[in-house]
Amino acid sequence: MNLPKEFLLGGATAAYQAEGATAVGGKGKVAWDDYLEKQGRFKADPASDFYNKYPIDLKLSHEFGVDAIRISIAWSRIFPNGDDAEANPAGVQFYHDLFKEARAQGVEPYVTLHHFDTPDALHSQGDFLNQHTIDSFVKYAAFCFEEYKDEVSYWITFNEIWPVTSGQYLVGKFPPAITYDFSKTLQGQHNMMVAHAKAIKLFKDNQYEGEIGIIHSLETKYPYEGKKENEHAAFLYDVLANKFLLDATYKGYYTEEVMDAVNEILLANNGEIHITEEDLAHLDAAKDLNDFLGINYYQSNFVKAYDGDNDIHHNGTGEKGTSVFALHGVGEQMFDMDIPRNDWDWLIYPDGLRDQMIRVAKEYPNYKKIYVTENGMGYKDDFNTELIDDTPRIDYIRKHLIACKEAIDAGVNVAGYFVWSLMDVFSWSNGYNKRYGLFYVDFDTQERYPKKSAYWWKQLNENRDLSSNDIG
Ligand code: BGP
Repeated sequence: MNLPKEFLLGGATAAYQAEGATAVGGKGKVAWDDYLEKQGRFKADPASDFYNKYPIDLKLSHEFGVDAIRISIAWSRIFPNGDDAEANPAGVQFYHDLFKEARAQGVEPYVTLHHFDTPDALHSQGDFLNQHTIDSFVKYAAFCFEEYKDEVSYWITFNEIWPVTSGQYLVGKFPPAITYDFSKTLQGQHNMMVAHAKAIKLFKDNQYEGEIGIIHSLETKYPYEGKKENEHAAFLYDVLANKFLLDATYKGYYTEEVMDAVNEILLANNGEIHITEEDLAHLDAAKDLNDFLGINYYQSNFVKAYDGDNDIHHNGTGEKGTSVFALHGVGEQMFDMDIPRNDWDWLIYPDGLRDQMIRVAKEYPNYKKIYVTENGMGYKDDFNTELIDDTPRIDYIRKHLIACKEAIDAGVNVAGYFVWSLMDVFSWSNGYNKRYGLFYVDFDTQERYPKKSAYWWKQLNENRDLSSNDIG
């Protein structure tokens, strides 16, 4: 099986996970700074020192057939307090330099405005639960569209709204570490979608050249053991994590079916949500303006009906078999199927990616194009200076690319794939032993080493052949 020639092959990064330099060049604080320090397990400095090493990473991208790079702008480098009257010149310049270097290396930048890193000054006031953050985000977006209009052709408003709000308010693995608050989780999702809608409308109203979209993390939800009694649980969980956001993105309102499910979940958990007519008008005005949808996909879930107490254990150590994820009145994730999983209990299920893309195309026919904006394998790589053999990662990437090809063959417009991650980066709740990169980063020396997957990727970009994990 071969990938189409024009299918884009890119690598993904995110500011806070790659840059380091968290207090350099006038950068404002993000909530993660204090949160991680308090936790004391690991910190995001120097991460992969991308702040200084980006010319090397872009050169490697060029040499190894990575034609595009996802980069996020750290909002607090531009506006240290999120809503400052003046932008911070050092932060603004840093991204000019970075985008110019990407262009010089022939690597197309796909730029995300928000990747989990709201400035602390706004985050501490309720993040997107506070309307002021929505307004500040739109101002920050407007600034970036104008400032970088000659350097950036592909924009993404948000990276993964569901993981943000569930991480913050349900699982509690992201600051402010609140657990089992369904009201905040759903309200946060809705409010971020309003912010997305306003930003995308502004981009189109000002007739900027280029394309703009949003990234959702879409894990496919299947009923456990294919059983009828678990179908409703899978549906509820799908609404909570996927369909609520997809409706907001492409329908501009929430269908009755989705609101019934949301209300069922909220009723079971004593929660509430406020959606105004004005909000819906913003969603409606933006529903046909998305040039593309980014799908981040790592795993699918098999869901069983669950009425017990909310119970989540996040496996952030890579100790296989320790994950628990059970939501009262929604469902419980099951792990005892005959499906391989990585050390963090993420099920390796490429069919779920294909099914998800086909589902989006079917249920949201006004979608224009899909990129897989993240996919990759968390793995504890063994370092050596000869060749780091990460064949399980190659196998993972190859099988998910086959899923892309199957979706294309089924008629879905899938335009490209970004591997997470370009080089090894810091992982929010797992630190540094969960590596994803095509390039190994020795975090002590900041040296980069191409892994076997990097050589395989280069070969793939040349011959487009998905038939084997071997390098020739
Ligand atoms: C996505 C995020 C990325 C990245 C990735 C891997 O949710 O967009 O920033 O972290 O997941 O997740 P993790 O680092 O938890 O393994």
